[in-house]
Amino acid sequence: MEYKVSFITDFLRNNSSGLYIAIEGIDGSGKTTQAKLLTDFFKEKKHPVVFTHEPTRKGLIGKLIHSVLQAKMNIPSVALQYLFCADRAVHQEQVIVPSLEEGKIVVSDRCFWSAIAYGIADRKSENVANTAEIFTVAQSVLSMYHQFMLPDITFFMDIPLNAAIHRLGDMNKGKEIYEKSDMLHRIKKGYDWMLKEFPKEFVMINGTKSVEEIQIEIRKIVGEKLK
Ligand code: DGP
Repeated sequence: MEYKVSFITDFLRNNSSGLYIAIEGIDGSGKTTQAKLLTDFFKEKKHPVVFTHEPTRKGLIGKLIHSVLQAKMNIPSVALQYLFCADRAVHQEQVIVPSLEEGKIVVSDRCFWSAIAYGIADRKSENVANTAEIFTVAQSVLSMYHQFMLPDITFFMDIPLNAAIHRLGDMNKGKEIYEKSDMLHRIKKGYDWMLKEFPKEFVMINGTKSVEEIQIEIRKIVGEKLK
């Protein structure tokens, strides 16, 4: 028997004096490099800044997630989604919100948007391109993130799949469960759907440009926001 359930997800906006910046993208898109460079920039300027990362990989929940990502432990994907959400809830309450309230800049390598893209990819059905199915998965993931805070700016590192796969190979990565070519194809589809549905929430960055060029672009956009 099927039941139709619909709901509205409410996100919180940051009303404090701090600035919440997130960088999103598929594995190998260069987000960590850019997030760290942006953090260094603010440190040099002596502007209070916190670099952080989701999943946290810290504490009991973070460590559990890490074990699953490294395929040392296998749990159903829905259970993994709840772990990610629990990790983010603690992270938001203990790191993000207090830092923003202290007027700091928070630079986060990923935020809850990853949950939608990776949640869609986790759906084992071959039908991952089916819009109705994607919508159902996205809704169920979004329902978990009700009342979470949206970043003030979310940069999306846009790079072709082949470039990401190539980079992961160069970095000698590809050991985690999502860093496999077939998975990355599905994750990309998840992000594509999300970018189409929530276009106002993302600042698109051409991730094929040089590290320096991208960083200049990101700093310029953040600088405008800080004015
Ligand atoms: P990173 O340290 O940026 O490589 O992120 C860890 C991995 O976890 C990466 O492959 C993306 C994935 N990930 C991040 N957030 C979520 C989530 O909420 N759900 C799922 N299923 N995967 C996620």
